[in-house]
Amino acid sequence: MERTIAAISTPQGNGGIAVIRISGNDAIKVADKVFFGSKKLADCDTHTVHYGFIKNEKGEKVDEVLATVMLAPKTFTREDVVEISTHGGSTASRAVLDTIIRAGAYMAEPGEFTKRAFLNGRIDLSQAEAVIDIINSTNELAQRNALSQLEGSLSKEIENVRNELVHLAAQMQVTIDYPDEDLEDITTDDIRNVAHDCKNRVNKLLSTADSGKILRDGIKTVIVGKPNVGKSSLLNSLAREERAIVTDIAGTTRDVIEEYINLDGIPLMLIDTAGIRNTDDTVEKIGVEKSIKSIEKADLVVVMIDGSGFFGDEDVEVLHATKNKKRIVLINKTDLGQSKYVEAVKAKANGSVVIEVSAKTGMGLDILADEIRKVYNFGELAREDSAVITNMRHKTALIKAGEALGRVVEAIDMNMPSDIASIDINIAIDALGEITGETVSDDIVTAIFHSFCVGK
Ligand SMILES: Nc1nc2c(ncn2[C@@H]2O[C@H](COP(=O)(O)OP(=O)(O)OP(=O)(O)O)[C@@H](O)[C@H]2O)c(=O)[nH]1
Ligand SMILES: [Mg+2]
Repeated sequence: MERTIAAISTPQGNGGIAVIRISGNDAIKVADKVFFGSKKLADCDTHTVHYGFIKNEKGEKVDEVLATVMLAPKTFTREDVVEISTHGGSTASRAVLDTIIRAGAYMAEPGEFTKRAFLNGRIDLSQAEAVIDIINSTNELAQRNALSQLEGSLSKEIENVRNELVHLAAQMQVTIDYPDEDLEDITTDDIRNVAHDCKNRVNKLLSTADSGKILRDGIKTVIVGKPNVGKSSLLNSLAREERAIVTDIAGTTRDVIEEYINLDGIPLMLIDTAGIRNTDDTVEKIGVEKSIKSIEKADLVVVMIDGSGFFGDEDVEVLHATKNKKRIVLINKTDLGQSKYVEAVKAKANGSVVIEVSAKTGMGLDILADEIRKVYNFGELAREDSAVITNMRHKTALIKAGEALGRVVEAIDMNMPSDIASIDINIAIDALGEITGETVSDDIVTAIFHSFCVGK
């Protein structure tokens, strides 16, 4: 942990500026070897910015920069940090980084800055994971959730439950170790109550995991229907750009087109597919097969029917192929007049919601958003303070904790000796500790931080 590390913390490519971060005991010393301003950085106050030049060993100017001095402990890593803003583009920042490395800093590993923040106790593991979720977030809702996790919404709830169990385990230990002492005994009822309550709280967190996955990846929504009904038009209309080719020729879309969109705050991974029909065209045929496959993988299927055209066997086939999926049926092109087939479609839709829309004018698309919101209970997700499980690792640990607590309740109900319950309580304590990082193995910590980018 003694090594002072450095890396470019801004993305590759051209931009206005690039930022190089240096962290560690020698951060100021290393920076002062290469930075030349009106005074030494060692003589500057913490959290101040200074103008100057980076110069190499030969005294040649490498770049004109701003250096920000931040002294421990109020820094990202809790170590001394210097951030150097260079000109953008990879050439200037690379040259400055090389100069800093030659002055004695080590190249940071992926995620090493965040790892130090974790190891130095500034954030726990779930908060560190929130940092990467913020970087990777594809939509505002996911970003807000990750930020709330970074601020500790999840850690707090996990810690509260874990502390209760630790306290319970300690009380039970005393009772087991000193059975003859006149200590206030903990009753099996007490143990059962605490275990039962903690199990409920764990399950409540777990119940957010499905929404959490959606928050992270978007609702995988596939638009299917026979050719020319307006599937690509719907994608374009929702994406607010000409993403897919639209023509009046049946069989326009041949491949699967994916677009991430935000529909009134609902994250959708929207998938446009080739119109489903029997065809001899080799390319279109492959497209149709892909359409059918994408139905299987979808969270939600939007079946589209041309309300201005004829509702026939091909439509019924699509309705049949999607009948076991979460589904919304759209009758499109209603700007051309009320469809004759609304009742016929409803009769074949097996109870699915049927909405009359126009991909062209946008009519009815707000109702589509409302229906999706209903199906996925998005009101809950939008609440900022609530912890939502978005991470598989956390989910697995919660399942382990919940099962162990279930066994505690069972053991008591079956009048088994309390040291059996004690084993499972400790399993639950460890599982919860895996989430915050208190009981996680070094290998897992290393693996988590290695999934970060360099410079983070
Ligand atoms: N009037 C009207 N025309 C529409 C509407 N939606 C689509 N169209 C027209 O219908 C035709 C087919 O639209 P597409 O979006 O290409 O249909 P598609 O379902 O993607 O067709 P394929 O890719 O061939 O399966 C185009 O001429 C669109 O302009 C609508 O709501 N109203
Ligand atoms: Mg199309």
